[in-house]
Amino acid sequence: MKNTTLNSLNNDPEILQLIEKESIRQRDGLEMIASENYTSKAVMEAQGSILTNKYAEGYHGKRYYGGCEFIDGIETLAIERAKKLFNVGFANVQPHAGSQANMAVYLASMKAGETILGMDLSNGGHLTHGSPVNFSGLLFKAASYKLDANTGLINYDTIRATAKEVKPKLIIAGYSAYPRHLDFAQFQDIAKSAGAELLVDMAHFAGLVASGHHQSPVPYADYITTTTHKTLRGPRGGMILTNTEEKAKLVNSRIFPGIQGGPLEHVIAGKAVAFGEALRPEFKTYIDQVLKNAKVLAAELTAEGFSLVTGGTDNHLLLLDLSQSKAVTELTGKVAEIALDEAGITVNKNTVPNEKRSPFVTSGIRIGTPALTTRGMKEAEMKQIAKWISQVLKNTDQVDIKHQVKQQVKELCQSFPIYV
Ligand code: DSN
Repeated sequence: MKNTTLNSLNNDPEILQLIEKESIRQRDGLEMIASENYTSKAVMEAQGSILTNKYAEGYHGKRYYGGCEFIDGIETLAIERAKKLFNVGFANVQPHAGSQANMAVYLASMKAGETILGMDLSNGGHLTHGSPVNFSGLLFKAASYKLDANTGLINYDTIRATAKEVKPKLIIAGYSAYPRHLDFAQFQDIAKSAGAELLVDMAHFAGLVASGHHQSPVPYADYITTTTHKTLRGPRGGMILTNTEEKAKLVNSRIFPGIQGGPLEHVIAGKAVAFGEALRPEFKTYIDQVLKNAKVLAAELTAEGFSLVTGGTDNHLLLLDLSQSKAVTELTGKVAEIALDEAGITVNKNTVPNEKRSPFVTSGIRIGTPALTTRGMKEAEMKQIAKWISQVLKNTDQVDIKHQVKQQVKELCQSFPIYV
C-alpha cells in the first residue's frame, strides 16, 4: 500500500518502508487489542503538523516562551471541548500519556511514601496503580485489592476492608482488563470512610463515559485521569479532569513544572480534534455498536466452549480464561496470542484472576471491539470472527488452518477499509 501522504519520507526509505509495512499490517489484519483504535485522518493531520516545532512550557497566559498566541488558542479549545464532553469543571490536556496523568495526580494527592490502593495488576489493574516495578510502587506504598475468586467481579466489601486496614491516602478505581462497569458511588463511599481521596482512571472506558454508556465518575471522584487514544479514539496521550479550582491548580503545577517540560502541542491539537468528534452524535452510535459487538463476540465464544471472566461483558472488552475453557486444553495466553497473530488477528495475552502462570505466559487473552467497530464491522462480522478465533485456538499447531483464516481475514478487511 503506497501511503501518498508520506512523500517527504522518500529521503528516508528505511523508515518509509517500515511505516508502509505497518500500514499494510493494520489494513489486512483484525485489530482486537482492547486498548487500541484508529484515529481519524483529521486527528493524524493535527498530530503530524508544524505544531511539533513549538515550545510552550506553562499554561495559557503564563508561558515561559514567546510566540504562543496560537498555541494558547489550540490548548484552550482542547480544554473547553474536554470540559463540555465530560461535563466537568477543569481539564489539563498536557499529560504526555496516562502514566504521567496518574503520576501528577499521585503527587497532587500525597507525598512520596504514602499509601495508594488500586486493583491488583494480575487481576486486571494497571501498572501505574501500584506495581512494584513501576514508579507507583517505587515511590509510594502500594496496596491492592483483588477480584472475587469465584465470580471474577469487584467485591466492594473487600476493598472497604482493605482500605480500613491499610489507610490509603488515595484509592484508585480503574482497570486495564475488567469487562464490567464500575460503581463510583461505592468507591466514593469507601474512600470517604477511609479518609482517602478517590482517583478514577477511566483510560479504558472514557469513550463510554463520553457517550453516556457508562456512569460518569465526575460527580464522585476527586481526580479523573484518562488516555485519549483508546475508546475515545484520539491521539496517543493523557488528560486529567478535576471539579474544583484548588485541585485543578495543584494538578497543573504537578504536570508542569512537576513532572513534564514542554507540552506536545501537536498532540494537544489532535486531542482537540478528537474531542470535537466525540461531541458529535455519531460518536454515541459508534460506542453503542462497540458494546453490541462485544456482547455478540462474548456470546459466540461462550457457545464455542470458551470461558469468559465474569461470564460476559458490559463494556468494550472480554477476557477469555483459557484455563477454564472446555474448548482447549493446556493452552496458554502466550501460545494463543501467537497463533491468532499468525492468522491475522491481533490480541494480547493477559493474566486472569487466580492466575497460576507468569505474566509472560498467562492463562488468558484480552479481546476488544473498539478498533473493528471504527472500521464499520457489526454483529455479522463478530459472529464470523468468533468462529475464526475458535478455529485457531482449537488448532494452534495447524499451520494450514492459520493460513486459511489469515486469507479470509484479509478478504474481510478489504470490505472495511480503515482510511478511504
Ligand atoms: N497498555 C494499556 C492497555 O493495553 O490496557 C494500558 O496502558
